[in-house]
Amino acid sequence: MSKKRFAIISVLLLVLAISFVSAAGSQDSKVEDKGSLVFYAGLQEDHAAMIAEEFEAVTGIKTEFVRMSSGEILARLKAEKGNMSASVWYGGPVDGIVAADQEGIIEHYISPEAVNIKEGFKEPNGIWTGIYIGYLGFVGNQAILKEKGLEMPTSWADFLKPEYNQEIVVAHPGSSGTAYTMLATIVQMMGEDAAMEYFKKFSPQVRQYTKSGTAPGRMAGLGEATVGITFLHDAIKYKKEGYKDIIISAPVEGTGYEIGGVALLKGGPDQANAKTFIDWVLTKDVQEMGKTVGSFQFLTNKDALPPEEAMSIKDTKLIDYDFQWAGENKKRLVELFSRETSTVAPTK
Ligand code: S7P
Repeated sequence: MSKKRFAIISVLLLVLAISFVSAAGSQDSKVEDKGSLVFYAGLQEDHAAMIAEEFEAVTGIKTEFVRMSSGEILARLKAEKGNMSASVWYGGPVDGIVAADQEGIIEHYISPEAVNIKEGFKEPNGIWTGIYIGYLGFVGNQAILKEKGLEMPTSWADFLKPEYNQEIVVAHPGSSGTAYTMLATIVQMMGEDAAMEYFKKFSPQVRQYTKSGTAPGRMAGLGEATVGITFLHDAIKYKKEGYKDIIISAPVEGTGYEIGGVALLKGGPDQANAKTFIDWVLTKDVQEMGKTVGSFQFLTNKDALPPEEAMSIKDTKLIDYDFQWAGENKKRLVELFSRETSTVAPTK
């Protein structure tokens, strides 16, 4: 081959290589250009992390989350109103979302996927859509109960007995969605005045108010608490993780429950990505992913199978919990509880 011909072929090959690299580069930038999403998570950290990772893998949308207790999310959203850094509230009892709606923070959104959510587990105007259902109950450490000669409590009334003095761990309703479910449950069961009388007697029995509603279960498992109040699925999770002394019960008088929900935040960035996220988390397959990280709530999608681990509590006696009322009265009832019991929500 002549030198001239060799030089021409080399130049052509170089041009080809450059256009190949730049075409690949522009394809890459197309793949990367899916935008981002930030959500505030009110459910367990491991569940939120799994969902963020899966959503990013499926859609290419860069996804981040911050895990907070419900009261913290509400406080953060109020502070960020008009300058939101997240676009979705994902998980946690919907009472908190209703309370946020009262503050004008929620963008009403009816997902096309909501048709597959069972009746009663979605707010008709799109304030929230339910993703799971959890029952409130009691958790204890059977070794410590035995050592102290105590029975596992089986009623709300039991907690007022002298033998449980300073044996109870529960979250504070000012920070925790779980504990607010407890407060709103007792008010709905007893009426407001009797409920406050109950909490005035209950509070001195409490050894520690925690920030999050999941802490009492873990503390019972570790032997740091004798008995506590929590969502039963969280106690089941910890028992399955190896805290063998965990024992659970449900109050004979009946108990409250949560609908864990998802909602669109008004004025948050990436609204289209946020809607894609909401549509996705309502699907059967995504709801069923929860159990892979030990989330054993009942599910709201009509085609989703509840986890086997939830079956032992399926006959729990539930009250007719009013989520709209509970959300609308959250601020007032938390203030009343804090005043009547002279307690404040812990910040750590
Ligand atoms: O993800 C488990 C779960 O129990 O966590 C939430 C629970 O209320 C904990 O949040 P708080 O710290 O606000 O109490 C529930 O929504 C959920 O089922």
